[in-house]
Amino acid sequence: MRDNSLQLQVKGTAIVTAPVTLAPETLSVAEDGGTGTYTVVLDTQPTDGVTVTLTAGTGVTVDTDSVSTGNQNTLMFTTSNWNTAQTVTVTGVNDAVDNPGGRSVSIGHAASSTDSNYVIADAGSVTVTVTDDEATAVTLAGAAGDVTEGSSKTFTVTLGRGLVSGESLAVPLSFGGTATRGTDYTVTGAAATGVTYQNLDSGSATVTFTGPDSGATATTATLTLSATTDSVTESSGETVDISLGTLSANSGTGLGGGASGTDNLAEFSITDTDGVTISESTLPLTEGHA
Ligand SMILES: [Ca+2]
Ligand SMILES: [Ca+2]
Ligand SMILES: [Ca+2]
Repeated sequence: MRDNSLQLQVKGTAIVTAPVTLAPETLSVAEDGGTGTYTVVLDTQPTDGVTVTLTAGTGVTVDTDSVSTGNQNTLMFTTSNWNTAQTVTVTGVNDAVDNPGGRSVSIGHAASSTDSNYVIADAGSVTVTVTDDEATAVTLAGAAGDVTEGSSKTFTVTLGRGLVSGESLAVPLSFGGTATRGTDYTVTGAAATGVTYQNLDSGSATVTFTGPDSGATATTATLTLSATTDSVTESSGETVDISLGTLSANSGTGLGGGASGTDNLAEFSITDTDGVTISESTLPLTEGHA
């Protein structure tokens, strides 16, 4: 608890303080109408009534009077009830933005009175974290077309925004199709800020985005699928179908609304370089002309 004091020098003698105490000074509310409360009280008896006026930033509403309909933004203290704490209700205001780390909103307080000790433009502030409820978008994409044995194909996992400190998201990848991961093809991930890769060649593959202590993580992870050259003729062809695993409102850490996925990567084939093997039946040789 901070003592939001205004110190006044009175005729060169005593120092008089006129504090307004706000408690707590930090709150967290959900953006879709979540509520929280704090209290306001004077620490010294005023010589006349004191009005404390609240100014809330965008993202919350405040109400100083739960009895009266609608939102009020002033508190009245008298010479007799000055030391009785009064309650302010804070309500989160919804938006449609995927806010990194939620929103930080300040509620300012100013005091006015005929008592000069309570003429205070800045009598302290309460900082409110408005937690987010929008899903962070995840998109899987890659160029269309097949890949030939011995060559590669890139695909990307992209977030709708960079994650910030305190946020992380493990994006699960699912590998289907007739080709065998780790044998018919291998997968690698390119280095990017805050991006790590797990189990790309076997097991449960994930791309994990982690918000760094400062700044934001990279929004795109680039992966490369390399088709293995083998001497086996896969007459039936090999297919690869990469898709996003399950993402939900509970995905990730610190993301508020979790994550949701869009899969724009179509199934493709690994083209067999051994498929050009010439077999007797395909050569219409005519005797006598060889
Ligand atoms: Ca009210
Ligand atoms: Ca929202
Ligand atoms: Ca939001």
